[in-house]
Amino acid sequence: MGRGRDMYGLVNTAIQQLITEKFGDGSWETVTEKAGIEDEIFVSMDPYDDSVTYAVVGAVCEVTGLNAEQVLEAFGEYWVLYTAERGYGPILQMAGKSFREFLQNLDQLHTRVASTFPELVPPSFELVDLKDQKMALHYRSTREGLAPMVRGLLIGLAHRFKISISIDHTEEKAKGAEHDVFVLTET
Ligand code: 1MF
Repeated sequence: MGRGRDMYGLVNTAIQQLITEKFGDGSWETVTEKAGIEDEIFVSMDPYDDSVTYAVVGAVCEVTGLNAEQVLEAFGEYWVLYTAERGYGPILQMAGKSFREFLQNLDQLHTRVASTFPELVPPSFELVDLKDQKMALHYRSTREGLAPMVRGLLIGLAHRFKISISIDHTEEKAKGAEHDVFVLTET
């Protein structure tokens, strides 16, 4: 593990808060122990190797009995709330006042974050209108296996904008597709 790519500690502190809220303080200590992490405190503005985050997700699976897809989806949903409470509310607000507008502006949001925090390795999201009010969201990332988190992010965003959506994961990189595509329908 560890191809040298880093993620900001904010990602790990978000997982920590989610686990602590749902399973209690002691559960986080167990997670860091199982993940083989010496320091159980993450600093949100420090970069950490991606392998640390993947190890934490694996340990959360062991502790909760959930599978990686379920953990990543729950985490994606939580990320939308967590970042709104952790000083990124204004940036989220700037990204759009509707679900659709937000998705269209996600790359711009990441460019804005990266202008202050240049070690950000952002994914890219491209929104394409389809017929019958459907939209295709093309997700391209240098990271592997995070598509379930994107599904959770979409669920969290739908909550944020008080709409209800259905999500159809039509192309999966994990199954050989060039990148992931989610077809979204407001229901
Ligand atoms: O490289 C990174 O560290 C990184 C971290 C988080 C890259 C992207 C993201 C956010 N993204 C994670 C899942 C995709 C990962 C991948 O495929 O590479 C979620 C994107 C997203 C999708 C839908 C709705 C909202 C979303 O995110 C909003 C957002 C994105 C980034 C930040 C906050 C909100 C952010 C802010 C500061 C960061 C890092 C990320 O770093 C800090 C933190 C504290 C102090 C200094 C820097």
